[in-house]
Amino acid sequence: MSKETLKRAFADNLFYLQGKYQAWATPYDYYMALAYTVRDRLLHRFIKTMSTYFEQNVKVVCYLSAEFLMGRHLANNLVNLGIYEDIQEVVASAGLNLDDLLEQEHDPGLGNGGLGRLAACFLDSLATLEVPAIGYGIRYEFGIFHQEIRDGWQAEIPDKWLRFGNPWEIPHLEASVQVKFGGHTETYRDDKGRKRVTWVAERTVTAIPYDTPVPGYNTNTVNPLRLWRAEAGEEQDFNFDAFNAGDYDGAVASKMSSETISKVLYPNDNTPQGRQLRLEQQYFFVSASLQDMIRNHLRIHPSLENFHEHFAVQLNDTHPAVSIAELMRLLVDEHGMDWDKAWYITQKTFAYTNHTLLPEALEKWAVDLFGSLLPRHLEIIYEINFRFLEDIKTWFPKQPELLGHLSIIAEYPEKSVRMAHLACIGSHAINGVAALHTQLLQSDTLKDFAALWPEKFINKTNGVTPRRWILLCNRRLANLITEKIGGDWLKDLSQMRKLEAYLNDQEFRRRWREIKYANKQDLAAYIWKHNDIEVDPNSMFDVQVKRMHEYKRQLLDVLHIVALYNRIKKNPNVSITPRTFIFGGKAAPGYFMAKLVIKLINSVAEIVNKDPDVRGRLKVVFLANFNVSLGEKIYPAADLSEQISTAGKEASGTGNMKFAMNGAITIGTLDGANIEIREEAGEENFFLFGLTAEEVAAMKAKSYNPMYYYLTNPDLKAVLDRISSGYFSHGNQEMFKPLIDSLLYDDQYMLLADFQAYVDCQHEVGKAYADQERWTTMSILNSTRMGKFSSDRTIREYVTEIWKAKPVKIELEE
Ligand code: DL6
Repeated sequence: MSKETLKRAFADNLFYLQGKYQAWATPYDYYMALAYTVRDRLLHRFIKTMSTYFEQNVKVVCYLSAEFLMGRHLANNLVNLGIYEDIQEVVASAGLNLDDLLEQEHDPGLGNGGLGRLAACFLDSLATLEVPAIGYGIRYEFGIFHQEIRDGWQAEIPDKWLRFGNPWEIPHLEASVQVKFGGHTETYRDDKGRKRVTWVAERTVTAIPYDTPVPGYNTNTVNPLRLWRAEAGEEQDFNFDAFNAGDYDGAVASKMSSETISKVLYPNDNTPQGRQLRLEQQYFFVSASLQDMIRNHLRIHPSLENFHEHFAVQLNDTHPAVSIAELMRLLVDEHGMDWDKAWYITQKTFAYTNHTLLPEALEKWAVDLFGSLLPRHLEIIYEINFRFLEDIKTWFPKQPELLGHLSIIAEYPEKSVRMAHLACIGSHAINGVAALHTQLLQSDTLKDFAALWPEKFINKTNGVTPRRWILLCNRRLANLITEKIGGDWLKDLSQMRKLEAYLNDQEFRRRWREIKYANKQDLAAYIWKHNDIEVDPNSMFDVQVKRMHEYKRQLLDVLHIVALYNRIKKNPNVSITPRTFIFGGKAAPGYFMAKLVIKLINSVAEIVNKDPDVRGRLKVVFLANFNVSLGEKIYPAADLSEQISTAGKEASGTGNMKFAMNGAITIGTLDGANIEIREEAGEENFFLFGLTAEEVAAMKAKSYNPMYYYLTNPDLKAVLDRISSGYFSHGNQEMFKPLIDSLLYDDQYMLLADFQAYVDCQHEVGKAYADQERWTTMSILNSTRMGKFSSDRTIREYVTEIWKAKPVKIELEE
């Protein structure tokens, strides 16, 4: 790890791995040489970590997730290994700039948004807390699409993230496993005369693991993220008969179809797609991961009877829930275990995290599709369901309606497998991701299960890693914090409270403001470069970045912009706190309304930004391709964090935490983790508006009439009329009609009901920003009081209350 050795390794890697002299090397060559230099330093720890787990026969947490949104690796690894500054010098001595090299790394987009990024934060915390853990998922060849904005519309470009190689992964062909699909089942009697079932599959796919080392911060622990790639089984590799008959497509058709399984991430967030390929993906990674665990277990233990004592498996939403049936199949069919024992082990092994309350986002699979792809699993699910419903009949003989409510199989509108029900029945713990969310799961979405097993339900409010989300992305702020209170806050974020001793220190306050200003200047330069829009870092940076979804209400933000614009048009001299509205986020490609909101934002930007009456007081910017690395530029530069979802709809949110940690103040509803952020920051340091979840439900129950607000609120009417008039669409009155109509005639997410409260609250925000002393105090306190939202706290809770795993020290010999 000495600077000299690092320098030498960097030069050697450029020559031996990239095959370049300095004179010919591109920035990407340098990035690769540096990445290999760092990876080599991780490997020693990685191998030692694995062998320690094996030798000490520890309990391992397996985090099963269809998505891991890791973000770029290089900077994170430098930070966690504690060699960032040294590498900066090494790179500088070669006449290069580290930031330029870091920008070369492709941001691997193997996730959609919050759920995948949470998984990545959890892996960072698990390694930092020295907990033995493996992340299991899919190595998608194409991650989430790259978003471009063309004529204001979203365009989707395939994300070929592996094209130039991936220095962070290590393939392990020798550890491949076979995953079966299709076919039928047969029964037979085993040597003890017991009835057994065997699955005669139609095809087999090979799952090949690729390991990415995940280092903890300031520890020797390096845990694996194991992602599976699908390869055709040998029998499908090449069809010689088809080839000889001149059918060249047919010769590789089966191979192509098997390998499609790990080709592409479904670009949906909170809207599952009931496609066969999606179920294939889910089963593929789940089966491979469980087989991997069983293989490892049997290396040390004579049987699987204590499997649950050595593996805690967390289901990240229902995407991996088929693993409940798969573990039963592996234990009963493949390892000859009795059903009851297998069921005991299964329930003790799994725990389930729910990440959404939106009814349309709860996964269901048509029984026919499920049965044709996984015939044995469907039988197992029926058996689980039968036994479970028999119990229910015995326990609640007078409540026959419970059977329909609780059954894994839904009968209407089509016969389907309810994955959340399977997950609840097969797990020993069920958690929501913020206090309100868990409450609503218990009182609404999963209420029958909560009544049945109250002890299974437990809240685990989300968190984010302060290593990436402060230290790495906001080095200016991190340096100031460490200068004042030392570096322990990086492992114990509650220590940030100590900074409050400087709250009234003028010098500290000045530096706080200077840091925010410098971050805003950097973002302004990015906006200038990418959007050709000049923004003033003295204006308030009012930011909403997240996936585009109607429940998140980006449209409400736009209505506010138009309301301000209307005020200016009515009286060009009106006093308005200058604001730069910054948006970013991807819409699912098939989600028309979300894409139309992107178009509206860009259309409003086009008019407002160039209107001389506005005199630069309002600027609107849509930043294309919001992803982890763009987030790293945005969060530190934000003044105002928009968290304005309809109360009761956002499970938690994690962007809200990243903003607040970096000193942005939230304007938000009482939704998801906003409630806890407000509790921690203090009411006076949070801009609250809008209906509560209870009020939303009550209003819906009474039949909500959005037209009433339009007819009785002249400002709102003027806003909607201006959009309808074609003012932002070159006279085209049709373009935004679907948005306006949905507001006036349906307004599922109650934007109109919350409009005035939002505008009034924004007025207060404007006044507060104009008072820079007040704003500075609020900003400091938001940042210092976010200790609760470190993912270290969340992971500690999972470890002690759900997984019952123990940290293990990794000792490196000198
Ligand atoms: O728990 C992580 C994240 C929450 O912060 C968001 O509030 C929630 O919307 C998101 N849920 C999903 C569920 N989607 N699917 N599939 O992404 O989880």
